Amino acid sequence: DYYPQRKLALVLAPFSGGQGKSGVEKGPEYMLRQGLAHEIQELGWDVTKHEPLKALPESDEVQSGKVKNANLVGEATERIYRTNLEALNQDSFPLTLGGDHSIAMGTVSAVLGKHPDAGLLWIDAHADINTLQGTESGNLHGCPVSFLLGLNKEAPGKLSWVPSKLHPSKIVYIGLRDLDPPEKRIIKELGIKAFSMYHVDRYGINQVIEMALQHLGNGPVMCSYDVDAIDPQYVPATGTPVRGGLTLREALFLVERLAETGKLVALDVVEVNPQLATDDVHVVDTINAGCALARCALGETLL
Ligand code: 4U7
Ligand code: MN
Ligand code: MN
Ligand code: MN
Repeated sequence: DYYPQRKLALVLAPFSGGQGKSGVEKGPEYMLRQGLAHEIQELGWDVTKHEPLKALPESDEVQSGKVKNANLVGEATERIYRTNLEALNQDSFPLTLGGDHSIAMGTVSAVLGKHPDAGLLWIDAHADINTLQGTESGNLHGCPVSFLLGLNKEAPGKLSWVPSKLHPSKIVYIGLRDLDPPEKRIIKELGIKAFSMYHVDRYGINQVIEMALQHLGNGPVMCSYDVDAIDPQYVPATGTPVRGGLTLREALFLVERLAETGKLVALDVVEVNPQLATDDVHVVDTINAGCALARCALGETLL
């Protein structure tokens, strides 16, 4: 048990600069309004709230190929990194609420700063491993893994802070179903362990998570959870929905199993975008799913 004192740092990351749709910065506010902080307290955690992105300065953007908002993403992710590393150093579990997935450059770097042997579970419809050269969209929420692995020789502007501490053998994907061709090539070349929806169907979610955990070994585990891993019938309010995803039970089962291992050291819940819902039920479903992921990862459903 990494957190015998049950201290939790709730890190709000209302950030949208890693992609082009507004509304994803409202994710944390909606999850808090639903009572998430209180629910976590009821699970026995001592919760402190952190807002590293308060008063983020106007950024003066660098032009670097296709990639957008490199300075803004660099500034935001470095702040998140500092906040999360400090939380980890004080024996708190960082639960980071996004915001778009570019913020994982900060959250994962913090975990690797504290636990160099940590494994990373990346649960997502997408691999988010596009390089500066490979990205078609120029959206940095599709690139965090390439930065964490050090695949970009020269990071533009303020993105240069990101340390490349992640080894390709220490990341496992679950839920993939929408990869760009260069992403597939990188995953193959680096031999990265990846369970797509095909593998979920073939082996079942239980066997998939066991194989993922076995691959990562015995050290601590961080989970970066993009809610678009879940099928849009359960989680419609997200920026890049892809049909054919995890059921809500499969999605929750993954984090329930992580809670059971006692090895989970940090969690991100990202890409909740309440503004993209076409009706109120969609907002409620998406926010409820995001909050349930956090609670289940913290042991709510364990007996
Ligand atoms: B998310 C994409 F092209 N691969 O790079 C890209 F399909 O954090 C999508 O997983 C990235 O939601 C999705 O823009 C990023 C696209
Ligand atoms: Mn995604
Ligand atoms: Mn993602
Ligand atoms: Mn998305």
